[in-house]
Amino acid sequence: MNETKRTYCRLCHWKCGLLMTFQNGKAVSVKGDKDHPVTKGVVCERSRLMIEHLYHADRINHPMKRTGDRGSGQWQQISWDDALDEVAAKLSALGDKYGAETLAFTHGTDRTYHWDQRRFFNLFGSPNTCGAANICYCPTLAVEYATYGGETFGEIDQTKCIVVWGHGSSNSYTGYFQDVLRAKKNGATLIVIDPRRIREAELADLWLPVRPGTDVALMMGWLNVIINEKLYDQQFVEHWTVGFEDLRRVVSDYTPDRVAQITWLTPDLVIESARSYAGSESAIITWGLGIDKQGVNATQAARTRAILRAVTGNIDIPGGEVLGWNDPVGSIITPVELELNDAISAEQRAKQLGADEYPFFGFPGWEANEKANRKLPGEYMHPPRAGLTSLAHARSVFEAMTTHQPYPVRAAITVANNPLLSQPNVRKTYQALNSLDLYVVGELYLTPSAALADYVFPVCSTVETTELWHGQGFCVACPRGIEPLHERRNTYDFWRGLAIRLGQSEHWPWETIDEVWDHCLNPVGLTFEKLVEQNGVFGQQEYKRYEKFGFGTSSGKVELRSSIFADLGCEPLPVFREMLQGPLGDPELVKEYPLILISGSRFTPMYHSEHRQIPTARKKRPDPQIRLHPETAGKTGAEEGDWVKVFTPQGNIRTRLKITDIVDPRMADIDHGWWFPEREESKPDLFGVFESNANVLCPDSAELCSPETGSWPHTALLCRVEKEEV
Ligand SMILES: Nc1nc2c(c(=O)[nH]1)N[C@H]1C(S)=C(S)[C@@H](COP(=O)(O)OP(=O)(O)OC[C@H]3O[C@@H](n4cnc5c(=O)[nH]c(N)nc54)[C@H](O)[C@@H]3O)O[C@H]1N2
Ligand SMILES: Nc1nc2c(c(=O)[nH]1)N[C@H]1C(S)=C(S)[C@@H](COP(=O)(O)OP(=O)(O)OC[C@H]3O[C@@H](n4cnc5c(=O)[nH]c(N)nc54)[C@H](O)[C@@H]3O)O[C@H]1N2
Ligand code: SF4
Ligand SMILES: [Mo]
Repeated sequence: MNETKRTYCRLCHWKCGLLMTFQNGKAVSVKGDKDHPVTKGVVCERSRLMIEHLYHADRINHPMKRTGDRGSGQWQQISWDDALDEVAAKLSALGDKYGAETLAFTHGTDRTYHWDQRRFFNLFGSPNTCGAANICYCPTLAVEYATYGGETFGEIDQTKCIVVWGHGSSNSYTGYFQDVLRAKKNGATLIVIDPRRIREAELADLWLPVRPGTDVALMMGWLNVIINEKLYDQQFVEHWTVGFEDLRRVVSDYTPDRVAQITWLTPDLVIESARSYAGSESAIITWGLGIDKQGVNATQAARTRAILRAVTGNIDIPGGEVLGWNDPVGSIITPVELELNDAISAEQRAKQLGADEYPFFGFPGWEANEKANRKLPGEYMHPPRAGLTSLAHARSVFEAMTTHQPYPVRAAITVANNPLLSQPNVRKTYQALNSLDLYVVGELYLTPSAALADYVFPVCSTVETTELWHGQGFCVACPRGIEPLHERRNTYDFWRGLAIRLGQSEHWPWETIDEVWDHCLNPVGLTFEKLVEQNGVFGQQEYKRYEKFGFGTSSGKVELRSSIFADLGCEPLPVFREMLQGPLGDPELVKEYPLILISGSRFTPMYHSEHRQIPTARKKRPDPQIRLHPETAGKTGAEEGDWVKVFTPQGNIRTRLKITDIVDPRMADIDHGWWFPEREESKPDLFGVFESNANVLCPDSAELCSPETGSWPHTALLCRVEKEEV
């Protein structure tokens, strides 16, 4: 008998509505749900992998406990209760011996509830949660709070100009790419700033093929033109900003000529694009990972982008960058409240690893942002989430595992993350995880990272659990498509299971995740069920609310000169830094590594290190790839599809060659996330984790990281490519 149920996909950050069809109780297909109030039936090809995921033979279906040596591939099945009892007892003993800070958490991209983990850590007393946050959206978030007191959302449906800056949604966010196409069709000007000729670039009115890692110089060049030509919003600048004269001074050197020399662009293109952006009645600049993964420049790029938005008067106007949230959605209890950040003491906060080096991205920066933001009504603006903007630094955490300095980190939990594939300096990550007394992983599959664990917990797919999708101006219920198969559970159950064994029961009163959602919806008189029935709740759009409340910064204005940065010893005004491992940063190194390397450009259907075991996905992309321009490829002597070796000062890997003129002849563009589920699980092979993993090539040393947030570089590095000798 056939049956169809509403559910949602969350194989990326979107939560597209799905209709799941069942035959005799077994899910057989999914398609986009046209009645979904936000995604309206749009799904990407990855959604079709859901059925393969759900029933895949490699899925972890029961808790497993290591029996042989770490990484030897020997496991025994164990019950949830026994596994949780054992892990809790070990954590308790390690906490007594070394202090709660001995427990670390590593996170990946936003896949699970996330606040449940932070709640557990705050109550346990460890400030050491670390992971991809430093290079993925979170510095942008923290910087936006520091600059104009909250998060912005570009109002793409109404805008007259879209600047797609280091963001390839044609490969990374299907829904957003549809929005770009629609806006373009409605007459918006499209400016694309990307070193590769991606689909967006082909559609663009202006394409700026910028040299990787030099975007801050270009942004400062735009500001130079905008200020000199008086294209800024003079009234807004006068009434609502601080530091404009300082800004004028620091950008004065960034003339179009100088910027053109730095960026591979022409002075005319710099001027024309600046005029086009600033001259539009409304304009938005996208967020983009091409910016966030620039190491030393990542944070300043996010700051300078925020400044561009502000001086052009695009903050909180129709078709501009809408700031904050909208009633009544704003009254719903949000993740920042669920995190329970007051639970961790000042003494434990002070032990956060890496916060001495990068205070803006640790508790000091978060506390300053939070304090300034609390002045605003909660339904208008939420304070920043500590789970996203107050993090330990992964380098410091991994070093504390191996060196025990400044204190020993002896235990770690990883959920929804594959650190051996996502973090730079893979050897260091490997040595760190390998040295632990206790390593616990919550996973769908046995990844190279999970293969090093003491305990692996089987986590359910998103369609086996529920979610509350709380976006800008809306809140939508994401219903369960199917009850969890086998012994899979959601992450809330995992954290709560540990929490109640460690004396945290009073803080976890809700037995199930669905009860948590009811609690969150209670202030607006809804339950999860009611929200499903009424298909979401929506806010009223209001603009320029800063005129009523001011901005959530310490000055109450947009801080072109950031007081939080200044107080924390960071550069308070935009500054461009030549990449140390770059053609101008180290001319000697260029002789040995002549190409600029960018890594991790998204491609469908793969998602980071995922889907390598899914036949449909693997058929489409069987092997790892590096893309070189025909001219550059010719010099290696390798042909299309040959295996080549890629060298950086950090390490070398092998990958297949793809020849394409979408990349500049001076650069190379390599996939990240490659491991081989079909290979040997046990050490030293560990599913071939060292063979084609782009992060073997990426460094994490302090001089290459952003001094403000510790972002490490995954782009704008140097490399050499050689044909592999057989
Ligand atoms: N070289 C290079 N490295 C990069 C990047 C790059 O561009 N270049 N990008 C970086 C960025 S932006 C990010 S965000 C990180 C991402 O880093 P990760 O988040 O570590 O990447 P994934 O491979 O998606 O790993 C997620 C893991 O969680 C599991 N998983 C998936 N869904 C669920 C779920 O619902 N529940 C649970 N418990 N587990 C789940 C998957 O099986 C997978 O093993 O990588 C970073 N690393
Ligand atoms: N298919 C797929 N989709 C994904 C993911 C995935 O792994 N696979 N991951 C998800 C996650 S966690 C994230 S963070 C997003 C990221 O999504 P995007 O922001 O689209 O990130 P990328 O594709 O890494 O990079 C975007 C563009 O930046 C360009 N770029 C590289 N270096 C530079 C530079 O120095 N300057 C400029 N201006 N551009 C540069 C690249 O050429 C690329 O076209 O994607 C999400 N969606
Ligand atoms: S993977 Fe595709 S279908 Fe699934 S949530 Fe993301 S965009 Fe939507
Ligand atoms: Mo990300």
